[in-house]
Amino acid sequence: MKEYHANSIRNVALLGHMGSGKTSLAESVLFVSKAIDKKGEVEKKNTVGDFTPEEQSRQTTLSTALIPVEWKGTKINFLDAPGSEEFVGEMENVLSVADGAILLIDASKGVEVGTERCFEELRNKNIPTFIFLNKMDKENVKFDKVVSDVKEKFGKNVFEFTDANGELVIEGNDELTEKAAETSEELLDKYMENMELSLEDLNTGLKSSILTGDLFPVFVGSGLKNVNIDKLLDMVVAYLPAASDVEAKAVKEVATGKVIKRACKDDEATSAFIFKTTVDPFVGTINMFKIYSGTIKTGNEYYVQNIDETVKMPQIFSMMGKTQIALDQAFAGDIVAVAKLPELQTGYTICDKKTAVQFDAIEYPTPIIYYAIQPKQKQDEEKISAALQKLSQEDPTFEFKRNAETAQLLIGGQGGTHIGYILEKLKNSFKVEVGLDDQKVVYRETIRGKTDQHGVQGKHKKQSGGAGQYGDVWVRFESFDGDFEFAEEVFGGSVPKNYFPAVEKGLKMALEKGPLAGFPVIGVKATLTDGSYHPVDSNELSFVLAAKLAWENACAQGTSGKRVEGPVIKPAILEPIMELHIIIKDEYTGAVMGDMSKRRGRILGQDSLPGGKTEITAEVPEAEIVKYAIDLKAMTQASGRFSRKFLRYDPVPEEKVKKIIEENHA
Ligand SMILES: Nc1nc2c(ncn2[C@@H]2O[C@H](COP(=O)(O)OP(=O)(O)OP(=O)(O)O)[C@@H](O)[C@H]2O)c(=O)[nH]1
Ligand SMILES: [Mg+2]
Repeated sequence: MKEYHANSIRNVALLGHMGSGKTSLAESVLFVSKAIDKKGEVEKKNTVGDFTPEEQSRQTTLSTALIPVEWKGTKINFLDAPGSEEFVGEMENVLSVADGAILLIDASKGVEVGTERCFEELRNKNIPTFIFLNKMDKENVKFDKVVSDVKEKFGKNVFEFTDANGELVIEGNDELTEKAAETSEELLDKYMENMELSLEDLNTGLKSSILTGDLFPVFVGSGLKNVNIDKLLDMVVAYLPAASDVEAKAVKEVATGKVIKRACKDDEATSAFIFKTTVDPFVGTINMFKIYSGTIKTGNEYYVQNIDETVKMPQIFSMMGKTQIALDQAFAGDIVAVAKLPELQTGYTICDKKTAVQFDAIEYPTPIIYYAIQPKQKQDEEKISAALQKLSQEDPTFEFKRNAETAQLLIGGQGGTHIGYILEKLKNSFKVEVGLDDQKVVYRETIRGKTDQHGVQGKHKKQSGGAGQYGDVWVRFESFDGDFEFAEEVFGGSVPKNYFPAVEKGLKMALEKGPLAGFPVIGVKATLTDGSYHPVDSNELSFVLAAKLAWENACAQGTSGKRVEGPVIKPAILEPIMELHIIIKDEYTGAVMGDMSKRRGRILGQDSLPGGKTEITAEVPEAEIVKYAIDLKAMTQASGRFSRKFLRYDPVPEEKVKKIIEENHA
């Protein structure tokens, strides 16, 4: 591979709805540019992208592939991302480094949910965008209809650059000429003089219009049949920004904390950003990064502020799917990769030590669905955490955690497909097979009411042989707005001060497992009011045990059903309440709200968003939304999305208590 510098590098994301043909297009650009001499097909499982067994079995992209193409002296780094919205983390990675994008549309279908989602993201990030109407070889395609669909959905800045056959139609288009003229004073003057622009001026104007996101050109072709792909490559070179054309990315200077910008030039200090990490048990860790400024040379030393370490750069390479193409050095603007640096990962900055900088990490959505897993083979227990650790390093939208209270090992992700992929990777790459369970909701227990003023007694006494044990306390329990509070009103030294901490400790231990279903107890105030001690036999342990007894006795009063003199406390179960932000197309508002009320949810707000969308804010018990990611998808034809966060604990309705106790009581 030749050496390329910023002005002859294009970094282009391939985005679009699932199955719109991104991976096939990537294969086609490789073939047309003669990087490969035999063209693979997704259906034959022999493409350069989609090289993992998981991708091949599903015939869909799950992990971004770099597709470098050399075309007429320019290097185009295509990034072929997954179309599935559950792999949004990959899209975030790609968008963090792309200087331009090709948004693919399956012309036989028109604008789909995923098309809109990608377009929205591209606009949020202001990334210059081409629209490629793919699959034009199919019989039922109506070019004009698709174009008007695109214009209707994406607005008046959408312009055909070609006709249905791929012939350029920009010259002589008055609207386009005006658009180009508006981009600079010089062009405007020229235009006002003759009411036309030379082709060169027109192209200059169009390019800047595309760069600012004021123009989305439409092209047509077929990746599968290699139709118009050479033209598309010409257009990418002509109209999409070079790495040096886009505004420099802000970066924090470590020494001063100031946010600065480094020009995309080889003679600047080096700064590079890792946007994707893959961890494979055989190939090891591969980090893909974009060089924002300076150069990176195999064998040189660089600094990584995120872990405060200097690393010697192993062999760097370009990647074509899984094939590594070794490079001695790479220059500002390029996207390359390196293996054998397992201490580095997505979000880290590589730079010169003397002038250290750090880019902001990418923001990812947090998991919206959790499952519990357990290894099928007992001896895999240890292997599994190492494997999960590696998988989460690759994929920041995936999370795993051990829940101490339910003893479940939980994995969280962006939906059923995403979770399925994680399980398949565990099996294929790490040879660990696991069983899947629903996530158990983590409840809390609490008390209602108050014992009488003097409290409830707990007395621990053991005086058979050897040293005796003696502790005696009276504790008043009452419900409280907070987790736990301990107080004392001991009069006249009935319990010596030095035993107070033991009493508090005993109570805290007792509250770890509630009386109803064994969940931690919160919302309790305990006041030590009275007690007695023994000058020889009393010790700390005795008071710890006495305090536990006091709690148990207090709970027994409240649950025994026997008549007890005076006021009692009543144990109760609390459930986690989550706040959801749900974004859906307006047409689904009724269905989603209705469904929410069936789930015991409460709507807190409903806001209109641009593009015919509605955001619903609701609070709902977690127990009712364990599989909401899957249900919302079904309800909205995969167009809805949501985020969730924990809000608070609320009492469980009476009719649910019995079932929770049955399910959880050990
Ligand atoms: N007729 C026709 N079929 C195509 C064309 N491009 C892709 N396909 C088919 O469409 C299907 C999906 O193609 P992919 O290239 O895997 O699409 P993708 O956008 O990468 O899909 P995801 O990775 O799942 O998002 C495959 O069966 C392809 O053969 C095309 O230009 N014409
Ligand atoms: Mg694909």
